[in-house]
Amino acid sequence: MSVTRKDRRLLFIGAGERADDWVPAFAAQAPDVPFIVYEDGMDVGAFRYAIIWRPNPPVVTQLSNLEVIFGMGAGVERLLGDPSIPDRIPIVRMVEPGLTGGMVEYVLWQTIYHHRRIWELEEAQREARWVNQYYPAPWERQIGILGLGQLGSAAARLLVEYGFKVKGWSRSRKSVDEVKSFAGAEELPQFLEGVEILVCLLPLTADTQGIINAGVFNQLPMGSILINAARGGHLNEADLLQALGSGRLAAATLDVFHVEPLPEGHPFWLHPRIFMTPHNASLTHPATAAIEIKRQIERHESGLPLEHVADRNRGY
Ligand code: NDP
Ligand code: OXD
Repeated sequence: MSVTRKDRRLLFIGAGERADDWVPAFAAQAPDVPFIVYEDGMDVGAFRYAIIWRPNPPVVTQLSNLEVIFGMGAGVERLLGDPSIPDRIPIVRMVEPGLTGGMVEYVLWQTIYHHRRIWELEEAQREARWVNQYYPAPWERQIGILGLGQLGSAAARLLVEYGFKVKGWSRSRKSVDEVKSFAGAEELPQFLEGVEILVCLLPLTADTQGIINAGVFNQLPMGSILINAARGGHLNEADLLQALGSGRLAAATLDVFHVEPLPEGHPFWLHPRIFMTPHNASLTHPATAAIEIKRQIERHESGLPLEHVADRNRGY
């Protein structure tokens, strides 16, 4: 099949994911970017653009004219770890307002849940027990965000607007209004000092694998909270259970797990102080993602650099 510069078809290579909502979203929002769902035996040689959540190596190797891979999500560790994807193909992380908005909403929801210790009220009501509960004002509550990127900085801004004290940790120093920025491994201890609610929004890389562990918990005040909405691989699960047992942590919210779905019988399922969501802290919204992908394809075609391209050396 011949390849033309005008061919904007986007090949969706799924690994069990549904694309039902994506086809109409592209038809409505980006009609000049036809969204084509891969089917077995399809001739894919002419496609210049693909969108992938989980890699499917046999298909990727047939994409001889591929120019760009769009990750269906913000986290692209699986795509970066797939040796069948040639290094020359840029992998664009998903950055779109629906995904950011959903994460900001989740972080605010869970921060308030723990700030107001709503779980304590739920426990008391189940036992028909009146509880005299004290909670500090938001400006007396220190939140710490691991990862001040697209999602972390958006969450930080909303928490500040809400009145919380917020600090953030990233590789490079950031400037987000009223958010104290800490950068690099050497500033992690200063960042952790006094953090009562620790939110993880880091990418999963060789450097961040297992980063939320006993060493981190032991630097937080007694009775702190963990919210992990990034990747299960960031968390040392045994250390979390121990920290909850010792009271170092009062509770944790987890959206992501080492193995998903979380296996039957896993100790997290019935833990009274672990609150779980099924890796849906946020979702990529097909309508807003279609607008973003069209914008990126237009940049690419007019010779402008793509944005949000994952860096293979950094791993995100
Ligand atoms: P970004 O790449 O925009 O931000 C990542 C942040 O982490 C950056 O501030 C970066 O620092 C920082 N960082 C990376 N490595 C280190 C390190 N070794 N030490 C200190 N800081 C580090 O990513 P997004 O905000 O878009 O997404 C973050 C993650 O959220 C995704 O990778 C994904 O895993 C997760 N996610 C989860 C979802 C869910 O539903 N549960 C939904 C969407 C995303 P710097 O800015 O200096 O580069
Ligand atoms: C993502 C996710 O990385 O949904 O976007 O986990």
